[in-house]
Amino acid sequence: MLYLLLYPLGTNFTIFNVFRYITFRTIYAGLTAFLICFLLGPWFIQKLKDLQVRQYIRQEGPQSHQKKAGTPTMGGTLILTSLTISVLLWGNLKNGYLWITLFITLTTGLVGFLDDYLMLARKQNKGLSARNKLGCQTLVALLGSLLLYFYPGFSTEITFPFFKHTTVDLGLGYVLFASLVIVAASNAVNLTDGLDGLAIGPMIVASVTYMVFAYVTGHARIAAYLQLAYVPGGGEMSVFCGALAGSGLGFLWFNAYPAQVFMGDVGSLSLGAALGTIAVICKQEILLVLVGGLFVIEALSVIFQVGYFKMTHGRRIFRMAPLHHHFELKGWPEPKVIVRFWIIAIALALVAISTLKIR
Ligand code: 57M
Repeated sequence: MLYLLLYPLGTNFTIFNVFRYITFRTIYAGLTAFLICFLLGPWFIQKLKDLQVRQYIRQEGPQSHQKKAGTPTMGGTLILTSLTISVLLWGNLKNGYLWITLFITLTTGLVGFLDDYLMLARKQNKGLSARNKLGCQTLVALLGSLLLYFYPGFSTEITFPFFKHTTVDLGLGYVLFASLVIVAASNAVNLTDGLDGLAIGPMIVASVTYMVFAYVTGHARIAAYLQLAYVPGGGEMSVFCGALAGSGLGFLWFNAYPAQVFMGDVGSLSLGAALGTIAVICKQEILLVLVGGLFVIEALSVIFQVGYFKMTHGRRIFRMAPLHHHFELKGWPEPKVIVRFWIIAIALALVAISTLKIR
């Protein structure tokens, strides 16, 4: 909004020319989102306590989690509020990619909100059924992907990390592919969100990584120099990533061990969907396996554990899935698991960034 309001004033007051720069707006989008989250946090957490929006803890989980019973949840609403305000303030609102990403993020957030709300209303860990949740997520992802498909100039080609000349044009099939990426990312972040700060830390890392990719793929000359697929208008996603990283940092302030608030499904489902959408728009979909590598590892641990459990009628690969529970049950203190998983996420993001040159 500030871009549309203030940049035109640059003809008379040169200082307003600064609003033209994506880098400037990205930094301030991050700071704005961070400050909203940080300043509203204490009031918001108190409101959640007043409204009795508190986490129910499953009995069958690690015993160390029972002390977390009653922690306020649905903190994701604060993340989404600060993210949306910041994107609306600092983004170029004529850019359709911003609106499509906001649409997918907020609608998936609504699905998560419903899930959290049902859990609270039923006073147990039973929200939407897995089938209904997946159905709603898929519907939103399909709608969003269709909007992208019809977006002027949007390419249906996929590119591969490390291979500069290999592209595959999926045509209409891209809608299904993009939906798969969005739904998978949404669920992977949700599965990871089981320890204090465990999901939001790597989410910040992934946002900053894609901030770089959005900027370079959205810049005709840099994209050509690095031999990346150029995405006209895609640079604006860097502002979205800045806001995402900022709101994540603001939330982490309160979600850091020992957490004063959990994000709930309203946060985890929507943030994952946002990440998937960003990867799709930047044309770096496959790279998400590295940028969000920790989420992939956590999701794979569940797939293997459940698959093996069913095949062998009750035997397990890990002490418990998702993987963070395995290490907790091995006796690692919670902060050690969290920080070590963050380290892995950062290392994988660095490998992802290196693909800018190694191709
Ligand atoms: C939801 N939710 C957390 C919080 C958070 C198929 C199966 C593997 C699915 C999986 C599952 O349901 N995962 C998704 C994970 C829950 O956190 C809430 O949920 C939101 C995210 N959706 O924001 O509102 C608990 O996680 C802890 N937590 C923190 N700090 C945080 O910042 O400590 C969350 C955020 C919170 C809190 O304790 O209550 C969750 O874990 O439930 N299921 C599982 O993860 C279960 N695994 C399992 O059953 N594994 C089996 C296999 C065969 C399927 C096995 O390995 O034997 C475990 N979940 C729990 N206990 N809680 C089982 C043990």
